[in-house]
Amino acid sequence: MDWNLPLISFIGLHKHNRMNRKWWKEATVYQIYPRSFKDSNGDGIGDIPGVIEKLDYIKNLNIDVIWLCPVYKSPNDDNGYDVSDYRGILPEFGTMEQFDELLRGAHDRGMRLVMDLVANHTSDEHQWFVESRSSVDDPKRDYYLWRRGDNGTPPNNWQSFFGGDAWEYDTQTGEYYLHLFTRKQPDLNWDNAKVREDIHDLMRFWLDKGIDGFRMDVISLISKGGYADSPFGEFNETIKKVYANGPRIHEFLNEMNRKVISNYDVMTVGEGPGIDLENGLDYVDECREELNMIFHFDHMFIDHGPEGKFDPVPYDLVRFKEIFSRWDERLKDRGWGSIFLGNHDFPRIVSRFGDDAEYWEKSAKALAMMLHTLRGTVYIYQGDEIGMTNVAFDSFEEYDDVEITNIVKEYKRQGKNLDQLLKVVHRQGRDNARTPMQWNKDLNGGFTTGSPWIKLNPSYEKINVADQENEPNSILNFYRQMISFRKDNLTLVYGDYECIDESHAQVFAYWRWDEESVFLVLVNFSERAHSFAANDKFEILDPSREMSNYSEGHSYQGNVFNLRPWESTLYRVK
Ligand code: TEU
Ligand code: CA
Repeated sequence: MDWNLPLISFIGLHKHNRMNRKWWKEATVYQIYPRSFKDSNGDGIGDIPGVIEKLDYIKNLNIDVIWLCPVYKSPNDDNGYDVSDYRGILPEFGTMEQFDELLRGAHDRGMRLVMDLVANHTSDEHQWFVESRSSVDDPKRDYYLWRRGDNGTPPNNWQSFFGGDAWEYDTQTGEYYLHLFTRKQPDLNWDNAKVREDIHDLMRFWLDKGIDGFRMDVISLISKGGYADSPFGEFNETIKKVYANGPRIHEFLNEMNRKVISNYDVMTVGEGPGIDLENGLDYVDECREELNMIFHFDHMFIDHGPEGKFDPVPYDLVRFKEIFSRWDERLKDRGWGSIFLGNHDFPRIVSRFGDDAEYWEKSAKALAMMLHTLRGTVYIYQGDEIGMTNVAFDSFEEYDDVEITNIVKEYKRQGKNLDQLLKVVHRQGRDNARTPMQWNKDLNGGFTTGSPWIKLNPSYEKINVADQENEPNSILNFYRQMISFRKDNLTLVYGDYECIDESHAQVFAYWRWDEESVFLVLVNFSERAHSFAANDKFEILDPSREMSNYSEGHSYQGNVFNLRPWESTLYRVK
């Protein structure tokens, strides 16, 4: 069979994809963790006026959508993922007027703004919980999940995501409440129709202000099944089969879509532990009218050993490639994907999937190319666009994250090796992603004039926005170019995807094509040079090099490409 181009262009399927064009499919989303983005008033805490100050920076990065992590009122047990008032702004972040100004500022610049909806749980300081806990027959009792214990022990063996029992005994009424995260994050009872109506109302409150959608925190967990003991030893298996994907999850999401979301032109992306290839399409199949996109964790848990994230193992590129390929295949023509490599819960992408030493710049650009050339909406986490790296604080006292604090307590309780744990925290801890944004090499990296809520990564003298603004070949400028290249070439958004030589353990290479163009993307995930042979799916005659992290010295012969360390190059073949 002759795989020449005119033949390919007759396949109607590719046209079909373009018919489903949506702004959010073509978008590059920029995630802001406000506490660490920019402090405007010197109290050491990033805030909304700080984000407003940086809107032009974000616009100049060619971003379409900002996803703002929680800014609601919260006692900050889990940095805002414990909301005590969904309609109020945390005073240290600013006021509602300032939020409105931010929203206007984004819209005026042609950008959209998406908020975090944290509705699996509230803070224990939320009025609903304060009332619920007050007595067994309070009208709000059934807003949360209260159970009698079993002779002084919790109702079942469920464990919190942050370690320890997922049940907390409350002396006031002698019952336990469920909290899948910290004890200050009680889980809501979504089986109660009043809870769902209240959540719908608060969503309307924000949507009516004009926000452009929601990222929904742990949305896969909102429907709880029975309360039997989990029979599984392995935590991830328990998540998938016991905590997540409960019996009414799809009913709840469809209801939310019909009653709320479908009345607005907005995007939704559900975050989902326990979502995998088997059940992922159920959340995003366009005909089911639930969510637009999900964040699954298949690639994010890729280096977790038997004991989870604090038991890391080296990751395998073949497996990594497989995950992206299988998901593309599964969602193709039916649902839409999210392409991301990090966020506020994971280590820095260049330290984790790239090389933060010798090939720092090359590998950060290689990851940028991968992000912008796979099929799906692209999500960039603040700081990754300048190649921010993991941090290694000397002692646990310098860390803030409740997940780290809890694991330290657990290690102490079990008498385990804390020096070893500190090394693992350097590699896996969530605070790697939460040190302040590095704007320049001035005091505190230009993040604050005061004393920052968490120390900066000392790398700010070398890695910062100001330097990279002035350097045409910087990682920052590479991101800018990559984002706009994708926008100008919708083949990279909607076109088909096929991995080349999936079993190659160092190079991630693929075709992207439709009737308009054919692209070949080659990313060398190693510090060694490789000769990589592309297959003959498309004829490579005189490919034009469109983007690369090496400016010169490219060489190929026929379909064999000589790739240098961490080289990533995008060729237009047609
Ligand atoms: O994260 C959900 C989640 O699955 C995390 O527990 C993730 O597995 C973990 O952070 C990896 O170490 C969301 C938020 O993104 C996170 O910041 C919150 O702490 C959590 O929900 C609870 O709201
Ligand atoms: Ca501040």
